[in-house]
Amino acid sequence: MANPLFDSLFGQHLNNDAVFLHLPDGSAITYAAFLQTAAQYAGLLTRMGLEPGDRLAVQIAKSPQALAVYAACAQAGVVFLPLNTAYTPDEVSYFVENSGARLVLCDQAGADGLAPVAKACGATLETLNADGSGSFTDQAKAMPTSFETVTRDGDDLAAFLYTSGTTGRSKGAMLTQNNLLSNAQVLMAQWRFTSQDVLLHALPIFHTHGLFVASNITLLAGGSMIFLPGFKLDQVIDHLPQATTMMGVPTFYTRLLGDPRFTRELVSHMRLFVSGSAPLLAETHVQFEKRTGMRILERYGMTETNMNTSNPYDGERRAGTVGFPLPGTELKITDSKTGETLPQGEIGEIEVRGPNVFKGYWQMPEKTAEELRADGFFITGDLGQIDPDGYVHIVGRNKDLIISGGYNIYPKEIELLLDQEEGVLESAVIGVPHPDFGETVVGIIVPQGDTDPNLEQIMTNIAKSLARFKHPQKLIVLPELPRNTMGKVQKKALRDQFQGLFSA
Ligand code: MCA
Ligand code: AMP
Repeated sequence: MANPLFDSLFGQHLNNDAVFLHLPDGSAITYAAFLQTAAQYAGLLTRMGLEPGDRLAVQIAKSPQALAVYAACAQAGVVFLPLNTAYTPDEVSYFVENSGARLVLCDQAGADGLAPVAKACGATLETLNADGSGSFTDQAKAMPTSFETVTRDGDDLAAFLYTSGTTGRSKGAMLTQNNLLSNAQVLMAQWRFTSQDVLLHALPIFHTHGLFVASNITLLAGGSMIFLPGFKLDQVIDHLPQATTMMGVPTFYTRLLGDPRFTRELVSHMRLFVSGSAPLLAETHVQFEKRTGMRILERYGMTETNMNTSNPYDGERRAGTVGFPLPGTELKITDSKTGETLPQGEIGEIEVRGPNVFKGYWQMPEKTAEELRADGFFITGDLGQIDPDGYVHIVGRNKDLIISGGYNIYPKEIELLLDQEEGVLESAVIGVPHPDFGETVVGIIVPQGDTDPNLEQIMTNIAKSLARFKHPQKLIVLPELPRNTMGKVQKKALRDQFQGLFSA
């Protein structure tokens, strides 16, 4: 194939008049129309001087046009770099600079904030708004509706997704065409997606879950998506009757279960609900089955690896587990210190290897070497255990990470900001249980002198450079941090102490 990713996901549909996207206003976009738009964008990218392998950073609202930019990148061989719309210009500037993006797309409201960022990095800035308007789409209107697909190899880069690091510095995970395609092929088969499927899509499209898992599988199968701008309970409940499948983070399911309109009748026609990105409480799984008569299918993945494991489509979907390694993916549990494989049943580090595993971190060979072994196994930082029936259980994390509503938050990034604040000697940021988001952020501060720091001022200051979802929900002053004999901060003790802060 001349361009495996584009040809398999998009190219097969160039003349397909079937609906690809159902929009909330009742309108629909066919595959053919979607791909004509994508071809115009690909043409424009090329005319703007972007070459295969160049990076395009986008911080734009979810829309059919935004998804068409992804298709255009695949067709033009440009590396797609989607960014969370909640990121502040401070956060975005790192991604643009680090990736060396040639072009930045943002909405009009964000353009003033990002213009200096783009300028400093020598990138061009164009706009694309939630309603599809903007300088980028204006220029694209004049482009032809077909585009000669750029030849790419399966090993060529298709996307960069930044994932934060335990040191506070984000790393660009380099994903190849084959990483994405192989995973979509396996998942389509495992989860039985066909052209008859209508996926209720309420996830953001700047992360693996909404962009690759949901969209790539639908594209490969030739199905359609009810493409909602985000997860709004009323809208999701209104559209469930038209869908056959849905994918979500656990917060989607707890919110649905909290609404009396979410009944067995409402979803009786649905064939599949998938959950991932964060642990689904066994309690939610059980409650869901009680309410609907159906079992959520939980799977486990990472930005660096796409999906690694899945509960079975047929067979028992076991609550509190993430199922079995996907075909083609090897998974082992190892000793964190020695790297040796542990006997079955023991708890250790989850390592995975397969065509789904990324190529490494952009321009960070040392980081890549720390996490990706020479033999191809990727050290996930998740702690797991395999039960006697082969189901993988995730029992904890060997990395300092908080997952709030499916978004990853690295405490170090927030601690670095808190430590710079006036009156702060040191800080520790922890995740504590939260009824809606699963976990939420709490900052513990040790004051420098005898007077308590001004917490309100600190919140205001750090908020300027941190996306809203990373803001601590509470700052707490403690005289000192608990430490072990080696002097290491005992975050577990802090989590235990404050675990009831947000109990329902
Ligand atoms: C929004 N807020 C949040 C979050 N989302 N705060 C903490 N954590 C969050 N996840 C803030 C808003 O800015 C707002 O602040 C306040 O919380 C309440 O907003 P609300 O309207 O309730 O939130 P929402 O807009 O409904 O969003 C919640 C959400 C959303 C629907 C759960 O966060 C979401 O779509 N999450 C999915 C994330 C995802 O796709 N993850 C996949 C990563 P204020 O009111 O003060 O303005 S990919 C991945 O992890 C791997 C590969 C995998 O396995 O999939
Ligand atoms: P990300 O960096 O956004 O790709 O997040 C990946 C992390 O999300 C994994 O390393 C896990 O810690 C977590 N994760 C994803 N799916 C699940 C799941 N089903 N259960 C528990 N944790 C999960």
